[in-house]
Amino acid sequence: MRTWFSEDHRRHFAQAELSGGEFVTPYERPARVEYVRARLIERGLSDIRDPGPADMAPIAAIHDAGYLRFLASAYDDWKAAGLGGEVIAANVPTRGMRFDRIPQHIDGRVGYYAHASETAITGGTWAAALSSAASAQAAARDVMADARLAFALCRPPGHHATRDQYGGYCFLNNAAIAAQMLRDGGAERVAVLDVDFHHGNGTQNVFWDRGDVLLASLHGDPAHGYPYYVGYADETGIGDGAGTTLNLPMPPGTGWDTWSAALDRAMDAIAAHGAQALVLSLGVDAFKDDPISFFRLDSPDFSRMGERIARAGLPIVACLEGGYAIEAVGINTVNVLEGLLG
Ligand code: SP5
Ligand code: ZN
Repeated sequence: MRTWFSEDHRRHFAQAELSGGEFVTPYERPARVEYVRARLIERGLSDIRDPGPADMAPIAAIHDAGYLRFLASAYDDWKAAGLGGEVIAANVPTRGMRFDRIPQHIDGRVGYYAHASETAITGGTWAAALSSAASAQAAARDVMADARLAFALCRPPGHHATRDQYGGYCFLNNAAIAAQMLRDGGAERVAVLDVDFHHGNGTQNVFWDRGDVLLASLHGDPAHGYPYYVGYADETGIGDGAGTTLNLPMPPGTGWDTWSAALDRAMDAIAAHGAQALVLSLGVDAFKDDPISFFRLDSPDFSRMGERIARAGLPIVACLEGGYAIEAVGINTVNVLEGLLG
């Protein structure tokens, strides 16, 4: 198994995250991926390569052109407007307001393109997000060249980024970009399996009306956790995508028995879809000690997760998503990968 990883992830490290009425050091911080890299090497999975620059075409196929221009210049525009600190959305369009007008002022534009204000944009965010997408792209290319499994050690993560909104620590949807590349490379039917604790709202948004890419997401019930306003079981897709979204929300305290039964349902749906390749949105924040989540998986459960997913016999592009119990992120992530490898 090859891992793709860019040091440019370091260029995104916001000063603060707005968390429950306080500013805290962001949970999504650079050390997360260093623990994963160290654990990969410790376990002999040391083929770790830099992906080089991102290919913009597959990114533009997933994201809105205005959104990409916004991300590329948001920090400079913020500074040019005389604003201090980092870019944070303080105003957002809501019930009764206009969604068909994009403000000119950066303070208004940022709220148009954000769905959560915990996530700040820094001077290096765009470069880091591009480098993360580049890792997903390189992993997709490996699988198109017949690798069984390739790992994109992505940071920042991606699954909360919709076609035209960032939030939840995500800017570019790495998994969706990889899935699109697999489609363009000849796989007629692709599945995205999202095991991150949080609902894969961005991936759901991207493929909502498409029948070619199935999304199955296992996550904390949105009645109790982020992203709060999406991720319920009765969201199943529209048009050509009717029936190709499967949401499996679960309550606080969920452990392996309930979680693995949901995984069985997801794997059945992936088989029924006739998927020829799988993108795994690999977050490990379902871990019992995760500081922002409410499931109770233990480290050996992540090995079982990988073993169960491997039974589908599909080629897999795994993209790192969340996981904030920093020291355990490496162990849990590599447990899944070793389970996949068998
Ligand atoms: C990729 C990913 O896992 N994104 C998660 C985004 C979560 N955003 C909301 C975080 C809420 C943090 N609340 C802290 C409570 C601390 N006890
Ligand atoms: Zn998460």
